[in-house]
Amino acid sequence: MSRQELLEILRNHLREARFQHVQRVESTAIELAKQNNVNVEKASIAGLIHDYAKQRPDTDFKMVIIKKKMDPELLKYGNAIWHGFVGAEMIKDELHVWDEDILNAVRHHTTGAALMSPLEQVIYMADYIEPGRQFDGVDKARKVTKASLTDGVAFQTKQTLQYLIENDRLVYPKTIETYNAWVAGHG
Ligand code: DGI
Ligand code: FE
Ligand code: FE
Ligand code: FE
Repeated sequence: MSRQELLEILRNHLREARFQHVQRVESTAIELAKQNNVNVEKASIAGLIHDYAKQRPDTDFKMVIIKKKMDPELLKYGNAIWHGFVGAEMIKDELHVWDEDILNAVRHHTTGAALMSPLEQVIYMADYIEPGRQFDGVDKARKVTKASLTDGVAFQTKQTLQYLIENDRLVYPKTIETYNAWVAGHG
């Protein structure tokens, strides 16, 4: 499938603001890929499709979780967690993307993971710092990430866990694993 065909599919799947977001994530991901010796073509595709499932109804996600016998614990969470982990399954089935590095970048773009490939790190960070993002600390996040991709991952991971705790939100275990691997001191 060409980039143009993929853009048309995404335009039909996503609201305008979300469609613009994924294109900004693509640009940012390409930039980070070039700086970090990551495959630019994969960064482009992963950036564009990372939120492919974001606007699907909850019932679609629940159906896929059950049908594909995914971890039943997933059912306790919501769209924030599903659109990555379950979204990757929808991307396989509907867009026929089979590259596991790209699929893992989609799976882990919200929670991160203890082990992330350079491509996964690029998408995790591009989603966080794309030029449309506005939150306290985003300029710091951009600066840290430009200096070191892995420092950026650690920065986002700590900020996100702090935000979830401040807001009494349910923390997905993978988010804790990411924190332990990327932020917590060893020993
Ligand atoms: O889809 P986007 O809005 O572009 O960005 P995203 O997929 O990175 O989602 C970010 C949101 O997900 C942010 O509001 C924090 C939330 N999130 C991240 N980790 C967890 C989480 N929400 C819950 N409940 N639990 C988590 O572990
Ligand atoms: Fe997302
Ligand atoms: Fe994100
Ligand atoms: Fe996103």
